[in-house]
Amino acid sequence: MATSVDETDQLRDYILVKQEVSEVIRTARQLFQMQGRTESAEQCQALLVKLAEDRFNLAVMGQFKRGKSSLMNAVIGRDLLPTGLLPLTSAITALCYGPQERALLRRKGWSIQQQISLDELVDYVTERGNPGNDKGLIEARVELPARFLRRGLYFIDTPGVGSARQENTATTYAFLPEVDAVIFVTSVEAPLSETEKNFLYDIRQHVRKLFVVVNKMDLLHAGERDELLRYIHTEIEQTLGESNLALYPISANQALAARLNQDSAALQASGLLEFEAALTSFLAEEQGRAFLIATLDRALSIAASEASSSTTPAAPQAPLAALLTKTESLRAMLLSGAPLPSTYNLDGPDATDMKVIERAIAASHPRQSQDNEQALLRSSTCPICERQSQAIFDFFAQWQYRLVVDGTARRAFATAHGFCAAHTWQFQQIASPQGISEGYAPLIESIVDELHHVNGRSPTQAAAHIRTLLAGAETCAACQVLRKTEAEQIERFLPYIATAEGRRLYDSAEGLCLPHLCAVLAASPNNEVAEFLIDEQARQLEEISEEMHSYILKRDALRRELWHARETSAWRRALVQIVGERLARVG
Ligand SMILES: Nc1nc2c(ncn2[C@@H]2O[C@H](COP(=O)(O)OP(=O)(O)OP(=O)(O)O)[C@@H](O)[C@H]2O)c(=O)[nH]1
Ligand SMILES: [Mg+2]
Ligand SMILES: [Zn+2]
Ligand SMILES: [Zn+2]
Repeated sequence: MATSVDETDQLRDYILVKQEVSEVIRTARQLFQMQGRTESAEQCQALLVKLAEDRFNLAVMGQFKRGKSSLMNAVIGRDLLPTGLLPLTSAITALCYGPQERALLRRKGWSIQQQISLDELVDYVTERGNPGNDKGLIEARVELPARFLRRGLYFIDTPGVGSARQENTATTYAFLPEVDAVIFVTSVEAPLSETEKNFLYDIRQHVRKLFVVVNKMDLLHAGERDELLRYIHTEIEQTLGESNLALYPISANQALAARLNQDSAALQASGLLEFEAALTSFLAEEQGRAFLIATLDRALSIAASEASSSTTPAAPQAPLAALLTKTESLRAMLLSGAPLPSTYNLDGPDATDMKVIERAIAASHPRQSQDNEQALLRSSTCPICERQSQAIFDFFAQWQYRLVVDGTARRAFATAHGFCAAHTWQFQQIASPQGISEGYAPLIESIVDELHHVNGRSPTQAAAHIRTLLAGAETCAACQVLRKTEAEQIERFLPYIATAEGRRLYDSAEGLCLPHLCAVLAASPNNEVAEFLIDEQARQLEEISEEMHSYILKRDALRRELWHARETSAWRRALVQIVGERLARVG
């Protein structure tokens, strides 16, 4: 199905609001867990599962041979579902999203699903291959990497009713209670038979949303069209008592051919695009809304019963009240029918939000235990690098936790555009996939917003704007932690190195790396200290180079047993000397 930017936007907005809803419920679950309200926490958990599944059954139904399977093929743009002259579809066949094409069968009495190739589908879902569903198929599920199926949509083909095959009618009727919305397909050859009217009536009792498609318009002569549509409209009005049901006249065969030939004029003429537009906007707007409102209603009732419970300690009532307010405002927004605003704008970060990052940076410290000046010089590597490595590790661990538990932190992180490239990968090494998914999704969404915003500008302007979305060393919070730690450590290092004890210890210590030597020199020590440090640095580097040479020599002579620890570690110390420790590098 073709998706315009507008339609894609609607889908995205739904996903964002859905995330907002799930965040509210997750927060509630955490709150209840902390208070030991296990039952309510479990109820919230069940709601989250339902949100995650988000299965919406959109079924194509109608009398046999009206072109249901053909319509679905036209929508997905390929000749996938078997179609034919004789009554054909004999089992429920659901198309849903999957990263790779595959077909899975659920069968009566089988505990596991059977995987078949798409070509074999005809042996299971058609009258010829599986007459009257003798093979006991409960559902064939075809997974396709099709975008419009992504959001939990199950697009379902059903056997036609009213044919000589009673079993087919029974199969479809039995499926009716599971259906969330229906596309009813009739066609021009025999518009709205008695069977169809009865079926339509039965469908109406089960679903809130009904689309009526009038197929095979290509069989009509020019001039017959309006009269026929008027007739069908009147019949439906009499059957259902509804006068505002839209009809979608199409030719599924022409539409599929047009899609396969990439003939956009013919596709337009087939009528399919108008139907798809209505379908997509329904899926994006009404379906999502109804689903989310129902979910919030259940969340509210859980929260309300907790709020009124007298055994809950007084202190945590404030967060619960805040949560209730949030839930109610989300629900009101969904109920109002206004276009869904994207979460990012709905609850954008403000200045106080950004303080979360500043506070996290300020709170980051190297490990404190026994950290006096002597300890500074007992490091096994550049002492400033070592403190920075500790501080950054501590910061990452704290921040990954914040991202999971705190929506404000996520929004602030999105606004700051994440970390610089080097720190992104360092963070990745300590964060879990879940932590990364939670922390980075809002960031990715904010970039999507910006891309829509920038599209249409000149390429140069667009590139300039997109570049502002990339984090650099200036904005990167991790880089700021390093800079702060460096400044703090230099402030301790300088006065100590000016003392006799400091110099004595420094002589036998690992010494600074060259980048940190520069930083220390830039902090204007007196000349004597500066000369001492540069002298020491030269001596250290000389030793390292000797050790590296002797390492090579002993290796060439196959005398490994002669290596000593300084020699085997010389190569690493050499690297640290010239660029500093891995975790201590800014940007
Ligand atoms: N002329 C014309 N024929 C169509 C069109 N769409 C479908 N058909 C034909 O109608 C016949 C039935 O099509 P199917 O898609 O198998 O119909 P169905 O509703 O899935 O049939 P059952 O599964 O048996 O209920 C086939 O021969 C199709 O080629 C159309 O737009 N125009
Ligand atoms: Mg069919
Ligand atoms: Zn260093
Ligand atoms: Zn950085």
